[in-house]
Amino acid sequence: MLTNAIRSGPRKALVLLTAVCLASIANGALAHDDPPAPSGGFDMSVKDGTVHAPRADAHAPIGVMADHRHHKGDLMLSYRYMHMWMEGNLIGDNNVSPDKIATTVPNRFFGAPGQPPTLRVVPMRMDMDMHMFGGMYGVTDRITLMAMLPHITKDMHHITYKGGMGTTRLGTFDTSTNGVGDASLSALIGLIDAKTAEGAQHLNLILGMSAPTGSIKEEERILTPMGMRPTVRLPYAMQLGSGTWDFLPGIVYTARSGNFSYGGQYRGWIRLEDENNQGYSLGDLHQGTVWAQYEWAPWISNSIRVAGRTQDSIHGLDVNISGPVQTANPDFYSGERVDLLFGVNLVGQHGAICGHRLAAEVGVPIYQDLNGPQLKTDWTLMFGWQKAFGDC
Ligand SMILES: [Cu+2]
Repeated sequence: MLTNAIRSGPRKALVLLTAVCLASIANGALAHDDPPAPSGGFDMSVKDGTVHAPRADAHAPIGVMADHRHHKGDLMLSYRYMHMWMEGNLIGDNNVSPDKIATTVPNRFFGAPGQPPTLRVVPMRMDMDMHMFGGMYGVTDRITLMAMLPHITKDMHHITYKGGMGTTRLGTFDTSTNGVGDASLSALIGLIDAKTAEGAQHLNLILGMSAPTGSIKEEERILTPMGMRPTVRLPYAMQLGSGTWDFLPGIVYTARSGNFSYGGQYRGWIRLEDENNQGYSLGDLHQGTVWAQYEWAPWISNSIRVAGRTQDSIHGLDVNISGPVQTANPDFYSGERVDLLFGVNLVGQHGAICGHRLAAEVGVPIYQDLNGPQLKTDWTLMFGWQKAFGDC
């Protein structure tokens, strides 16, 4: 089924390569005898065969996933809570009012029965809450597997304008969806683990796959410009998954020198199918980030981070999604965004809390250029808990 749907040659090669890699890693076929990692090679403070408490800065800021590996046989569990708050609309990098959207932006469905010439429903705010459950396991000292399963809640608030023209507001309505998102499995493969005079540096390759476990058929009641309240398939932005198998490549570099650490990561979400079973594929997403951290004491570090992302528009169309609203138009999904984020990592050093990590990171966009009208991001927040059972 998967192979039938993959039409383009290079993408097919990517999925096969990744599937083979993940399958062989999972089978332990690559579990040859690695040379023992240098003491403290993963900054986990293994000294003289005694395992000590980990350093706060041994993990990247909590918003960065797939930043570190584990020793062979070590299991880490994690939970992250993410909140994203969006309010107001942008066309390019300019704010645009709802009245202007409702009177000037063409409705791509105009010409179909009952469709007005311009957009008449305008999203004003959106909240997204995500609970992300994760596990990491060191298959060998060189290869760590990482599994992620998100649970997502989305809420969107809209204004409906009355009839086919003018700026009279008929009312407002909210839609919400919640459920499991797309599950993923990735492998982190150590390319370089080097010990330096004052610390260590690591370069890891990330190869992952995301499965279409999130719903793309969510429905809810809306308010139309004619005052009707039908239940319809919600726009792409409110769905919970991509509907496609996705390739998740990446590369991550981390380094520490004394109490100062830093790193950089690229991750991609490459759609492996031209269309899902509803006739479209989300655009590819590329994310890059760099950060620096300072560890005040072994139990606490603070971080500053810059994260950029570029998102392509949706290819194809779900014929069940239409209407005079920007989110029904597959073109109004692409854009670029750069966030500035501040974080804190805490890790227990003694007793019952030893090895338990708590971390938080808050971000604000410093640049957004959206092919819109599109809702703009106001801020993001992430909390996380992590516990590696090999620590302490
Ligand atoms: Cu981990």
